Amino acid sequence: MKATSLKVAVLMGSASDKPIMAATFDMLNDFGVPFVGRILSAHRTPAATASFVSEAVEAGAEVFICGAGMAAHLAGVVASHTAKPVLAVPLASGGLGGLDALLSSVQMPGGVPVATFAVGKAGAKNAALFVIQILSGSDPKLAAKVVEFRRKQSEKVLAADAELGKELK
Ligand code: RP5
Repeated sequence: MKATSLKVAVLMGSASDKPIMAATFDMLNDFGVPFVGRILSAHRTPAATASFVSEAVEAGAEVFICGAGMAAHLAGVVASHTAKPVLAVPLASGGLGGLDALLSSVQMPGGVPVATFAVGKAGAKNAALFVIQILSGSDPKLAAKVVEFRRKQSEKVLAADAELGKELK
């Protein structure tokens, strides 16, 4: 792992999580925030997960984003190995629509915080955006990109609204 400019470490519990966690990668790429992405499981690769956390911190990771489904312990386990902030993205991969992963992620015991986002794609997107917004506090260029992102986002909704107005005339 390069120790040069790594800011964010993104983990997911399984290759089956990739289609949703791609939203995290896309967002970090769009804002030019350096990250590393790994598939590591709290249950299936516990030792590799623990080793990765130390390696990532040594390489400069300031924050971890963890996407996992079912009994989603990845974020909690990562948080148990580091004092860096850990964000959880619960994923709907079992038969319970993601409620299992949401509760597993959010119900951390006091003293080992995990900030938990929405289930699925919105959470994957927002976890990255949240990190970007925090980093933008000490990076004016990144802050300007966030303002521009919000402007374009609003513009898109207003354009859709105008379109609907025409359709309903
Ligand atoms: C979790 O179990 C993973 O994060 C994934 O969401 C879920 C199912 O994994 P697979 O059986 O598809 O590998 O640990």
